[in-house]
Amino acid sequence: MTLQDIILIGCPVDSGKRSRGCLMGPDAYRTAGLADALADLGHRVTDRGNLTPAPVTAPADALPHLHALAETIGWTQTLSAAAQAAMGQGLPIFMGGDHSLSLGSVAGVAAHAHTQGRPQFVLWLDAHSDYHTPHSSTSGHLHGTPLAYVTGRAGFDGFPPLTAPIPQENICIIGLRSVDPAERSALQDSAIHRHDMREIDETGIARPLGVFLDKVAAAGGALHVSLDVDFIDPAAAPGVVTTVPGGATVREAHLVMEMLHDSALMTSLDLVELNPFLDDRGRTAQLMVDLAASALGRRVFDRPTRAYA
Ligand code: B3U
Ligand code: MN
Ligand code: MN
Repeated sequence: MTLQDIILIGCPVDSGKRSRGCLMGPDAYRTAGLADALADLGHRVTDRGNLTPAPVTAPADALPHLHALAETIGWTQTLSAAAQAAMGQGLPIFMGGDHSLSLGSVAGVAAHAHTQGRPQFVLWLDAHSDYHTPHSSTSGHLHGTPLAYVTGRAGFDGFPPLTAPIPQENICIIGLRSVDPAERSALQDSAIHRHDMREIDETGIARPLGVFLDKVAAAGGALHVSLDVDFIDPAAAPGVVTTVPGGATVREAHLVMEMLHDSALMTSLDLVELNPFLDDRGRTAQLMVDLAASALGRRVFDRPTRAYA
């Protein structure tokens, strides 16, 4: 197994929706032992502590329904710079924080890949597609927008301009079961690979993931993985505000992580939407730590590396 320099970056982002609590996420991951779990596998792990958002004022003509726009723009600036810098030093794990942190983390890792002449790919594990623009969002919650931002959709006034928009066909969403009408029509017009829970039920989770990983490998791409707690069924992962029944099982989630490790393709990881205030004796935080450990090599038995498609 390749041992890595893993950089833990605390991102207590709580501005992406009205309900509070994701700001406690980084400390919940620390309490659940994320650093030790990865160090026990042999990795070199550094915890950089928590970031704070750049002070920003919202544009004067900001859309009034957007919640905490200035704070989210500030986080996007901070995180984008931090992500780009960390990519030159190891494999960053962004300990969220709500999913609006990915406006910055994904923009930053893509900017780094661009300087390397390497295509950036994104695996989005989520019940939601997070493909709203600020204009199409009815909730005004910017955690529902990161995939629209990083693919370069219009309407993100006041946000940092993207250096390297991610091509739609380099994105794969798995776990979908809550998609708003505006997102659905935009997705249907896009080349984003999308797999809902019905497809997972019919084919198993290894098939669509394997096809995507083979594509990333063939392109020599960098792979950012964004793991939203609500990808997993709320029965196993209750510590999240947007619970949607019918999610991935614990075993399906681990299989995804194990395949990611076998592929040796993952170059950065977000752990998002954990709300420790809503958790049940820390079990969601612990599950997320265990999933991260699987993605970084925790195994019952070793298996030879193989293609999955
Ligand atoms: N699509 C809805 C709900 C939502 C998106 N992401 C999460 N919830 N976590 C919205 O508000 O944009
Ligand atoms: Mn999400
Ligand atoms: Mn979600």
